[in-house]
Amino acid sequence: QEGGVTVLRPTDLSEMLAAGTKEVHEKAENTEFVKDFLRGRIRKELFKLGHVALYFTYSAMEEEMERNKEHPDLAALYFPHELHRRDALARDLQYFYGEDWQDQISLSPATQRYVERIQQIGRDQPALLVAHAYTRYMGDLSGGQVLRKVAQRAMKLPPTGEGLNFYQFDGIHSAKAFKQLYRSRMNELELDSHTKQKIVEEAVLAFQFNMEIFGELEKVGKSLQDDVLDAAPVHG
Ligand code: 1FH
Repeated sequence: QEGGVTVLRPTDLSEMLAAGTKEVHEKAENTEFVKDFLRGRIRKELFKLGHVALYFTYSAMEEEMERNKEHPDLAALYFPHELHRRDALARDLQYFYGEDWQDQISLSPATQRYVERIQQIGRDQPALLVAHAYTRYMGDLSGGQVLRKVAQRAMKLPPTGEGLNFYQFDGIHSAKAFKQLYRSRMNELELDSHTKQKIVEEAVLAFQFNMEIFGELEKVGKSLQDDVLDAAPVHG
């Protein structure tokens, strides 16, 4: 605000969300799948499946935000040009799977549960969509550039950015500045403390849905490994 300095209070939604999801964020960062990813141990098959899950998740989230864009608790957080990821993910999936990508993808059980929750929230408690948008978009704006580099190197994707559109926010010049704007917009919402508390709880739930998807990918990774072992010649 004054002089460009933003004063944050513990009752500000942005602070409540950061504090309330700190523990579950650490837990998410420490899942096997994520640690492997950060070490550059990413199999393309798993990366593709991760993108499929993100495509269904963002499609649901952005459809519900579109439907509720005039809702007073959401209008200030409606940035389709800057944030929306559905089209970027569709381009990545077309790159990975080809023209008929839509016929090749399907909802995993954990993705389906996540999508159903988002749809239910969109219908019954649209204010809680704030939690889902916060969890995904603030996360993407925070770790996106690092993950983009890791993924590009590990899978030897073209430096032109094909397959990596998800990480590329063309409408945002400074992720840091945009996150500050987004936080101040969240803090300007007129919400009572009960609703703010509900939003924090929903954000923890959103992290858990993401972790369930990582868990599924881990399992698929293990079964791919087993296939390789089964196919290996037995010596001796
Ligand atoms: Fe994160 N995240 N994140 N993160 N993240 C940060 C902020 C947020 C990692 C690092 C950082 C996920 C994943 C990973 C959020 C959600 C999610 C910041 C602080 C760092 C350093 C940046 C800042 O303050 O400017 C690393 C490393 C990750 C693993 C690779 C996933 C789990 C997201 C949730 C679905 C959110 C909401 C924030 C904003 C906090 C705030 O309020 O300021 C990650 C895991 C990414 C697995 C990919 C795969």
